[in-house]
Amino acid sequence: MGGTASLPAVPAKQLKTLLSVTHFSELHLKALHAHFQSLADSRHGGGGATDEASAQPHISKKGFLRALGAEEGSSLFIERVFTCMDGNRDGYLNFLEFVMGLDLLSPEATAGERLRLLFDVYDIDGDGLVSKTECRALLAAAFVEAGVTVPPTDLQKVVDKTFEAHDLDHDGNLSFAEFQTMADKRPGFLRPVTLHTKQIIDQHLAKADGTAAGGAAAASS
Ligand SMILES: [Ca+2]
Ligand SMILES: [Ca+2]
Ligand SMILES: [Ca+2]
Repeated sequence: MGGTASLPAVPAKQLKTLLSVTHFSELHLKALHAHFQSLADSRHGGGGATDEASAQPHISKKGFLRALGAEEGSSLFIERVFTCMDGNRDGYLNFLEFVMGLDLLSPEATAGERLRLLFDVYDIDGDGLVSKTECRALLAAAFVEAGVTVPPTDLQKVVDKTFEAHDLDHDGNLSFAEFQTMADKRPGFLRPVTLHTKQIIDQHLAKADGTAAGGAAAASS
């Protein structure tokens, strides 16, 4: 019953690229596109820019945080994920950046891919190393998100212990290799980097299905 009409079309060229570089199927990409459209804001920075590129839908950091149930300034982790997803660093996610990012956050991403993303999230200044300060900032954010209160002195102890155990060359930083060794010894370390992309996709597929099938009890009872 060819009814994909209810979903906005993904530009053919983007679809082709994304099919080859992500783990998503065409159906998944269409559902993600619908989700993207629902989060997107076509006003680019509110500066009234009207050129073609600016008119493309984009997700602002605020919109991204809102979609994940966070507020600006409340989640360093989510803000860092946003920054790592924002490939061209313009402060917005276009559809390509959005999908490539979600791909790395999906359960289908390999452990290596997720580890790379997590390392980039931790490496706030982007110098290719995770310093104690960066580690402490992200751990603090992780505890806050988990609803756990950890006094600063205890937090420092956790950081010091982590570095004692994993800063193998004692340069005061974790290199990617050292970071990897740490993750290998701590199963579950990558858990925070998995988003329920499948849930997002399923929601949109269900919605699309409901509209296409013309009825199907769908909506909230
Ligand atoms: Ca961007
Ligand atoms: Ca760094
Ligand atoms: Ca080191």
